[in-house]
Amino acid sequence: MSAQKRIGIVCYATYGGSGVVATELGRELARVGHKVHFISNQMPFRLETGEFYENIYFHEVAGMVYDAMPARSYGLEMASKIVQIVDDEKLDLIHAHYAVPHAISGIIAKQVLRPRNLKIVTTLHGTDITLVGSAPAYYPLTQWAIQNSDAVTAVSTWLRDETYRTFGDSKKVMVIHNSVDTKRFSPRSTCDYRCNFAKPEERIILHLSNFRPVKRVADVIRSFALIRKKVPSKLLLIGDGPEREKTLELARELGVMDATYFLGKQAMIENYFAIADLLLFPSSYESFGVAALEAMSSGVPVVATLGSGLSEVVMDGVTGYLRPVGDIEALAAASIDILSDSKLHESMGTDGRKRATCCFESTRILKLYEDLYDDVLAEREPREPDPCVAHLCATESKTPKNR
Ligand code: GMT
Repeated sequence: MSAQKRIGIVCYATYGGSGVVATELGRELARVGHKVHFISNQMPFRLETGEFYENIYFHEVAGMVYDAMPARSYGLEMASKIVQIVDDEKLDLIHAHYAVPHAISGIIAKQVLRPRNLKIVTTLHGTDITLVGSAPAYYPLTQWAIQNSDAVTAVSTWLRDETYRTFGDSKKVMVIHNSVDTKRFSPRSTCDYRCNFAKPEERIILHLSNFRPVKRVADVIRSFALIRKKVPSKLLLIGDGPEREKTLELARELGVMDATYFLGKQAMIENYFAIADLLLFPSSYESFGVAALEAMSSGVPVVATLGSGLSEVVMDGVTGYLRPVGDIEALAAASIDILSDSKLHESMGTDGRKRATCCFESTRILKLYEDLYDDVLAEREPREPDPCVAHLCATESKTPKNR
């Protein structure tokens, strides 16, 4: 184990995505003895369990609206808060999750705190690069934050390459994949409350997202309408966001409302993976796709889309199927294949679990971050994560079951 450190984690407290990854990493770091200080606009939601977490502290960034200011300056308030917490708590480094504004705030704080040599590790998550950071309003500052971080990581090779394409490759970006708690997300043989949603002969299809356009929830509904014609099934939708109303309307229009449950935001999502037979995840792109990994860890096959970081998580034909974005017929056919062939379903679930445990287990990913922090603090070139592990994971699974 690396020496105990005082680490500031700067993240969004959001439901899903980067906030979840940052929170789970912080919990792991605290579990092995590091002092972890979360700095965020509100308590990260996965810490709101009412439990006591040793070694974890939370610092809220207070908002201030001043008459002359047209809006709240969250990024600047965050920079000031980081300066204050680094000083008060003698933090060794800040790990900023999401480029805008967290990495930018971290670098500003680093400048303010000179000559103290505060180290900044930035993790890029996806939309911070593909949507926000690349927009003209933020591009120069995002590029500056990437250049001036002490180390930059991306959650997939796909995202690293997108970052190089958008911002140039003069700053090295290291790939550290997201992780999963394989104990929390694990296959369960019995589940009493499955019967709340489906009859014994029906299959349960799950989708989980923040209902942003990139998630293409309409494709879930359209695919489900086709799947249902062949396989008696129910659809469970978890999460909430801008496309929810449109999704409801579409479900009504396609006549699948009676078989669809809109469950909103849920804290104990592992319980839903435990009763699901398939995760349907048809995003236009995902830098990674944490929900796909959580499904695999729970032994649930995944049907998702080709061409982004999802290909580094789901092994096409082995732990699920990957189909072209927007190809409803292909998504539905792949789902029907899995749901109507119990052998295929079982082996995809087993291989998904195996892959999640071997490649993405949280203690393995934790070690990669600890090594990175050690290297950054010692001002050494960061060690590359061993590529053989991912390769071994890829070859460990059986021959693709594509037919
Ligand atoms: O997917 C979202 O809309 C949320 C977003 C975020 O930044 O919170 O998620 C991004 O980061 C996650 C954690 O690293 C990744 O698993 C998601 O794939 C990524 N989302 C996209 O790339 C669209």
